[in-house]
Amino acid sequence: KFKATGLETCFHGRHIEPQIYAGLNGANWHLQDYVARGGYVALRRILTGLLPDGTQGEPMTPEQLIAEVKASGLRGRGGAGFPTGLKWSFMPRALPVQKYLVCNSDEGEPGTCKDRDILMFNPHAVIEGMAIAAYAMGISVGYNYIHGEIFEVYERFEAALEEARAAGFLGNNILGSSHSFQLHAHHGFGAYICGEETALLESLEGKKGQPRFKPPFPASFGLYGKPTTINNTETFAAVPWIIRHGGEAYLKVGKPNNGGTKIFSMVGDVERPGNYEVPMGTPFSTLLELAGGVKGGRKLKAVIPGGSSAPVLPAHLMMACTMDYDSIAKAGSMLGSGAVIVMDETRCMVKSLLRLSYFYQHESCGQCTPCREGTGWLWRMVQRIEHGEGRPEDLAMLDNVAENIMGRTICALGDAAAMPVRAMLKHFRDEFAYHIEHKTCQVSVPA
Ligand code: L3W
Ligand code: SF4
Repeated sequence: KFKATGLETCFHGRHIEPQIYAGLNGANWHLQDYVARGGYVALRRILTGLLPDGTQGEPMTPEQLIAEVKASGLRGRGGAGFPTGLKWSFMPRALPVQKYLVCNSDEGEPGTCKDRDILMFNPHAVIEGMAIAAYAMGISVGYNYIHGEIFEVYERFEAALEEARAAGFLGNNILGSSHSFQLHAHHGFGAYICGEETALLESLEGKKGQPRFKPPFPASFGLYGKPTTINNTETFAAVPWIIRHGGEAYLKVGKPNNGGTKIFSMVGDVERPGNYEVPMGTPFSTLLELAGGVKGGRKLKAVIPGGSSAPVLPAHLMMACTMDYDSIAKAGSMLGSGAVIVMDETRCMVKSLLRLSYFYQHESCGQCTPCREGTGWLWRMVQRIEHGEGRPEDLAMLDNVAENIMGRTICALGDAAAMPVRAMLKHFRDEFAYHIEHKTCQVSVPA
């Protein structure tokens, strides 16, 4: 239906690997390989007190564990960047009710392809991270909700779960301790909205995946109405390293308030698309270089730095950024889920926005009028402009509709649909105006 815009490209390669990707070769995902890389040392250490050098220490208390995660500066890798240690501290640990731990592997943000790689190549890092989190929050049951369109990833995670159960890293009385944790994989059905945490919970309960109004947050009213902690796959995968090396060491890898490494999915017009794990605070120019630079040696035009929901940034602003939450926010966008969509000088911004606005109107769950109707209006207006039928008043109307969606919906999808429109018009208004006036494109788009 659409010509390639670069937005839909998503290949899987791996480079620079300080933590989550360390030592992976694609075939060494099994338990024995993970253990050889230092896997499950952290879980053993917190539950039994056995230190990595073989000496016997004290088991860690849940409070110590949460303090370590807080000290690491780890922030949620799913998009919002919420401090993980703080989120864990919301869980009413002592409350004598069933509590749940959920991993959000419903990776659906256009451009993002990191969580599926982690689950394929390092599934035990996620399992260990979840077992540690469950201990920290006094949780006995967990689910990993895996995106519906990636069946091989679900199968891989199931296989890893079997290995972990057989080795006593999951189940009752893990490693002889009093900590029991049952972890299950759940295969979703591929809807983008099920990546929104409350829609995910609804879906997990067997209902239609539609977001709930927040508050109450899942921390108090989550799965089956019980206290629930939800973290992204990459967030859990970072936890074993933090416990093995200490929160402070993790923080130092990155920069203040932006601890550790982050996996960036470099997609679009780059020579070597793929996932790159680099320390937080790495200059964007370095990341671009790792991905082989702009395809064909062409000029960089713009970048969407955090998955399609993040506002686009023109090249000059992006080149001044470092890859961390604060720097990208200062430039007017968000680090989001870490998909870096690179667009070269031949990309038409009208066509790119058309692709994006089609996606959001298609994925809207339809509960809120501003989102259900507004995303359709946005799409139809951009379509008109792209097809040479734009009217001079369309730009103001696009702005107006986007503004009226923002902040008026149940979940972030409404904002996510509106933000790219506003950012495109802010930075590339001339291109849209040219389309309307001349009924054709200003830039040459390859077939
Ligand atoms: C208890 C409070 N908990 C906040 C929790 C909340 C959630 C987390 C962040 O959207 C973003 C979105 C997409 N008491 C709390 C509290 N929490 N206040 O903290 O919450 P929030 O509402 O800021 O964000 P969110 O609704 O989780 C996530 C963006 O991510 N996104 C899409 C991501 C796509 C993927 C993917 O494909 N893998 O992750 C891209 O940018 O737009 O802004 O847990 O419960 N007072
Ligand atoms: Fe559904 Fe859109 Fe409302 Fe989110 S903002 S609940 S996707 S209609």
